[in-house]
Amino acid sequence: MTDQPRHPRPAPAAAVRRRDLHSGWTLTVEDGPIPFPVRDLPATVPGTFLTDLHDAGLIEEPYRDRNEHDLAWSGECDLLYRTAFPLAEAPAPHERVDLVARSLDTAATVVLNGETVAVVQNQHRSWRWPVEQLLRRGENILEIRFASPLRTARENQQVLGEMPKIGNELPYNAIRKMACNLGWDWGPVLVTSGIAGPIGLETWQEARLGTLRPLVEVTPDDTGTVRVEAQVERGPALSVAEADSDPGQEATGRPLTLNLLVSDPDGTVVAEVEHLLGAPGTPPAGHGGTAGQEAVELRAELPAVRRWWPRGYGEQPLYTVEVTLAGAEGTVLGREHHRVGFRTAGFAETADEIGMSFTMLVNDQPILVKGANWIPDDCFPTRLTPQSYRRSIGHALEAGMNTLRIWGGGLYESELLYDIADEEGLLVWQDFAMACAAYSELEPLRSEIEAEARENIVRLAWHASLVHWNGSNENVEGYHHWGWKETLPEGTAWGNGYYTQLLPSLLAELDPSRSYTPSSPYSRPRPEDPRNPDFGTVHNWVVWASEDDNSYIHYRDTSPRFAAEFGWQGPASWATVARAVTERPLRADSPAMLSHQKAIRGQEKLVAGYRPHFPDPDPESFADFHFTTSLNQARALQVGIGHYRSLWPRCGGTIIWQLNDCWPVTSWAAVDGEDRRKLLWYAMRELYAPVLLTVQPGRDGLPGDGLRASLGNDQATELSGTLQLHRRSLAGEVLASAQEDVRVPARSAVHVPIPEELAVPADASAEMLVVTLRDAAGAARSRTVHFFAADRDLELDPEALRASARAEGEEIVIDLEAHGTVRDVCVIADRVHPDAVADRALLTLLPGERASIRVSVPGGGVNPAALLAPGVLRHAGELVARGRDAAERARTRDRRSAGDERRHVEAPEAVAEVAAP
Ligand code: BMA
Repeated sequence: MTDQPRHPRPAPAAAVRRRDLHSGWTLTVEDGPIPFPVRDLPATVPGTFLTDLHDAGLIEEPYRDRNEHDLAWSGECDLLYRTAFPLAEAPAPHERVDLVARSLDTAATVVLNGETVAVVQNQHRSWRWPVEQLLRRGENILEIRFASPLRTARENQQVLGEMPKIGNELPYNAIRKMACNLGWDWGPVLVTSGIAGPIGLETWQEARLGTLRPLVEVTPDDTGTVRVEAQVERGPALSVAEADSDPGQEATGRPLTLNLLVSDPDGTVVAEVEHLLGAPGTPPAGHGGTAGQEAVELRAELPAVRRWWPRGYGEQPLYTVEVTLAGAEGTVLGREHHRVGFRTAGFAETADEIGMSFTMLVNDQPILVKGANWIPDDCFPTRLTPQSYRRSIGHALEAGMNTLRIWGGGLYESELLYDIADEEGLLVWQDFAMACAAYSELEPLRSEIEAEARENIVRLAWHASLVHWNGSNENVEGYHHWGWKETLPEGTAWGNGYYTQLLPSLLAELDPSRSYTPSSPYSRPRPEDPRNPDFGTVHNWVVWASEDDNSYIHYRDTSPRFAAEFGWQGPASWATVARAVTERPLRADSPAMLSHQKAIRGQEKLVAGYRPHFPDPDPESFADFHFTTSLNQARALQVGIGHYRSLWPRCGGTIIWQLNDCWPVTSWAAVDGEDRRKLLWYAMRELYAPVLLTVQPGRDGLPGDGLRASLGNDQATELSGTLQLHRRSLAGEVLASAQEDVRVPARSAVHVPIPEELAVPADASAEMLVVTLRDAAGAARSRTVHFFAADRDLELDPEALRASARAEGEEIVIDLEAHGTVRDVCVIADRVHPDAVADRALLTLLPGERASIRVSVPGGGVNPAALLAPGVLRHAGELVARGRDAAERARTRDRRSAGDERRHVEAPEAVAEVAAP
């Protein structure tokens, strides 16, 4: 549950007695290359052994410097978790006691009082085992042995065959464990093991409410239906004598009642359905079920429901579904609550004259997807809290996002995430947990994948926010484009059977209410051509990864139907870097810093990627490197999203790679691993605003041969006003002007061709095009400044910004005044105080303009002037000037040392000359 649910769920009835087994655990490392002994160390449950070792002071902070590399043994250890717990009485004969574990990470043997309960191997599943026979009065011992995950995966590979994968070659595709835990191109190799979720005993008697599988639908006339297939499990039979001697007990075999209650968002009950289950032996009234289980379908119909909408499109009314299992005298044996929303949702893939569209429809309304990919929010997800989920998702919400894609190299996420998404109208696209690899379709992997898919489909199907299922991340692309097809022996099943057969058939059976794609990217109906921009989704990585020219302007080269991934790297925020890397001075290319850069040739691409736009920063100034690469990351997405959004509705939206990080690292994230917003985040907030005004180059087949102003209106109402265009010198002089009235219908984009006298500069390095949208009252509604040259070639005055700072309550206000054109003013506030946060960044001011940036500093204690210091108050003009100066200094140095060399070389020659006869 979320920390402060808007609709609190009542506590479940006490029919099932739950006893958490979270205390008294100890950890012993039984085998493995760990350099020190670990015996009976106090352990945290839920948790992981690496966090236990860290809590005990046995290992250094894993995220700091190169400490990760000292923990290379993490995946090779065999562990024993052990706890003892007392029982006042052994279970009574009519009691069932289940050992219930939400998640075990990963290869676990569960032993209770010396007896093996289960041997399992799937972090993505939960477990329930009847253990009443093994429990005893007095002390009970529960032990969970975790086999080394890497050895287990290697052993699995022997059975499954080695399948292609990318990255560091650790076999993440041979074990059902969060794949990125074995390292990724933004994640360290810190291989966890441990009890990854709540664990406890559940005692019950007559019957138990098992899995509830929902199907929530709404018809065009707003009639909602809630169907719940409820599993009911019967307990052990009581003899008549036992039942008579214990009148408090319900004898198994008596009839049971299932009740379905639906309340509207105000708490008023709007539907109630009751179902009687006969005694066992009498045929179950529902659809059958497995041994000891009966499945009953309950169905409620609700006239005139209020529909659930994504944020920006309407409200998020959540109804509450309560399912109760009661015994003969009305005793509540089990009760569950879930919140549901009534909407139709899914991606529509429609063949058209271009290819195949990919457009999110909610309640038949096309939705411009403004999203980000979500990765596990910590390498140790057991540390995540309701507050941390709220905070991290809050970054997406405050940036104007309406969609998160839960990426397949991570987890089927915690309820916390989907609960928040339901409340906030944040659409969720869920990948099945397979990424960037071929996956064997042999047993036992196949059955594990089926079981985990079944469980997670049903678990997540309650959530109105969940709108799309996707079979895998890049696995189809990998097969066709990363050489797998060529290396895999003919006829090898490489996972496609999961994506095209197993998963769709499970969804047809369990959750037919959402859309599904076998993989992302994917081109239906041409799966062999997954990169085709005209069909379905693309992951545009060519731009970032191009070997010869990775300027971000190449985002404009293609016009995809949907961009499900693309992104640009930038460093973590200043304070995050400064905490993660302890050496001083910080250097961009030190071993510790590069240990926090995991991408293949990542640093090279980072550098090659800014070079078309910015001069090389002073090699002595890490701050300049940091600002250059941070700014370039923001600029890259401005170009990418500006272009993609201008293509609406041809392009159904963007899901940037990536929202978050799991540790401090140079990555594509908008928010870093310590939860600080990078400059990109501030750019995202503008790019995903309801109204976006950009200047785009003209494109074949699209209006305008030269530049055009593109105006996107993601609002329910028409946007109208006057577009004012001025070509100006950087000093402010107006060189050409035009204006045009514009009307942008609701939820659409228009393009206004820009007349040549505005679109073509006389001097590209000294001019700009300013486009302003003004409303009827003349107020500026939106503005964009288009520069005709890259920053490195612009004549921006480095001295053009005047600033002063003053304290105002908890905040410091920085007042800015431009005496020339000032591009992308940013306050690197966390350089001054790690918790200081600026409310805005990337401000472009024209000559004479004023603006303010407010910096909040929790607890205060910061001298306002510190925020004006060089390297803290920054903008593109001064950065470029510093780069030019550094280059000039280097040239002078080179000339001098070339001179020295010449002198050095000349001297012996002179001597030689003298010595020559
Ligand atoms: C895609 C993602 C991730 C990866 C990212 C950056 O491949 O799906 O696997 O981290 O690009 O390279």
